[in-house]
Formats: sequence, structure tokens, C-alpha cells
Amino acid sequence: MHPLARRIQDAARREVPLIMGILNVTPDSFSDGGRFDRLDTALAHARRMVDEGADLIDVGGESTRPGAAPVSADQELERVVPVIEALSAELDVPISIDTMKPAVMRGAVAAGAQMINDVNGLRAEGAIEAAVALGVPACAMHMQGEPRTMQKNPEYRDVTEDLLGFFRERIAAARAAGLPSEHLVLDPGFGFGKTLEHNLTLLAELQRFHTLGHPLLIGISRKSMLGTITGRENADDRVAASVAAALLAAERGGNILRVHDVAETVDAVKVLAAVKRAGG
Ligand code: PT1
Repeated sequence: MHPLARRIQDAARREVPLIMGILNVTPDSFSDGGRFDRLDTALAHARRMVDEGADLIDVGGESTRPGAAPVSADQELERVVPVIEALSAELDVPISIDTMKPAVMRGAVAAGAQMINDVNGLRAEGAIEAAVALGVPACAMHMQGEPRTMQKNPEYRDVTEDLLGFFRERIAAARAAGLPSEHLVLDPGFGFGKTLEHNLTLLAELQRFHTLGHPLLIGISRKSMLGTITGRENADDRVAASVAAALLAAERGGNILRVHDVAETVDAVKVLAAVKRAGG
């Protein structure tokens, strides 16, 4: 088993989540500036998240938020490889690569990434095979549709049941391709082809996904569902809502929390861990 897969299993057994800090290296995430300027900015942000207690850093070179347009594998590699090389040389926290593309998975792991985070659920041709060949843990997220159009008219028969069916199929595909069961992490994909009601039902019923027997990764940080609930239009103003949502997810069995606000979430999880130690 990959050492990171073991750490994820240990965290799941202790019921204290790992914190994954988000590092976007998409041009829209940064103010203008040259390539080196961007690299410096990314490295400084990653260092800060590690200082604040992040257990993992998730590096992404393609925006997958609602409405985002796809980019080529070459463009994605150009963005993420220098960052992953620099970070993996300097930091001792593992790096995951947020990508749907097998070529980017391979390039990122060659550069030092130790986990795959695929919002497309390892459904691209060759994606599971890349995860198997690379020998790293992989997260398969659920998404209905594709980022550009997924929020048009999301529909489910029963959102939790539909996702459970999707995950059973992905677990079977992963097993058939030879992915070790301990290497597969699942994620319901908050905001990916889901209405506010779908998202809330999934959070309320998160425990049900544990019956699948895989660790759960949860990404809700600063998402529009929190903006709708709180009336906060600016994503930067959703920190308190994000911490609340992260803790609710952790209480319902979320094992890896993918967040922007690392320091705040680490404090919240410390409170959760203390109450757990006291028997709650
Ligand atoms: C996620 C996730 C991700 N989210 C995983 N990877 C994003 N495993 C990128 C909004 O409604 O949840 N899990 N990688 C970012 N995607 C979104 C989606 C950002 C929706 C914002 C929204 O605001």
C-alpha cells in the first residue's frame, strides 16, 4: 500500500479528518504577472498552508467550477509541473494533482505528486489504468455533466441513491483494472451538477456513503451553495460558512477536507478531535 493511502486509512479509523489545502494554478486565480511571478506566488501560498497545518496540497491547473472551459493537457502540464517540482523538493507534505487527464496524472506524479484527484471520477479513457500504473491513491469524484454546462438543469431520481449507484460502478471498474481497494477515495462532488437541495441532501446523508467502504473526500469550501445559504455573494466572505460546512462534513464521516482556509479549518478540527477524545 502507498504510504499516503495508509495515512488516509489511519485518519479514517481515528475519525479525525486530514486537511487538503487548495492551490489553484489557473491564470484566473492570479493577478497578472510573468511566469516566475506566478510560480513564486503559488509556492508562497503553499508554504503558508503547510505552516497553517495542511496535511496535503491539491494542485490544479484546470478550473472545474461551473461555467469553466476545458484546457489542453499540454497547457495543464505547463502550469502544474513546475509548481509540483518545486513543492515536492521543498515541502514534506504530499501533493495531489487535480486533473481529469491521464497524461497530466502521469506528468504530475513524475514531477513528485503522490495522489490523483479526479473530478471526473476516473472515467476518462486510461484514467484508472494511469492510477494503477502510478501506484498512488486516487480520488474518484461524482460529477453530472461537464463543468461548462453542469449547472444548467441537474436532475436525479434520488440524489443519494443515484450517487451510491455511480460509486458502486466506479468501485467495480477500479477493481477490474487492478487498482488496490485501499487506493480508492470517493467524493460526492458538491456543486458539480447539483442544485442547492441536492447538495444539502448529500451533506445530510453523507454517512450513507461510508457503507461503500472507502475514505471520503469532501470539497465545499467557499462554494456557491454557501453563498446562497448565507447571502454572501463574494466567495472570500464565506470563510465562517465554509468552516461550519467542513465540520458538519467531518462529523458525518468526511475523511479529507479540501479547503481554502486551512488555519481556520485546522482549529475547528482540533475542537472536534478534543470532543471525540472526551467520548463524544
Ligand atoms: C471537489 C472539488 C475538486 N471542487 C474534489 N476536487 C473543485 N475532489 C475542484 C461553486 O458552486 O469538491 N472535490 N476540485 C472546485 N469546483 C467548484 C464547484 C468550485 C462548484 C465552486 C463551485 O461555487
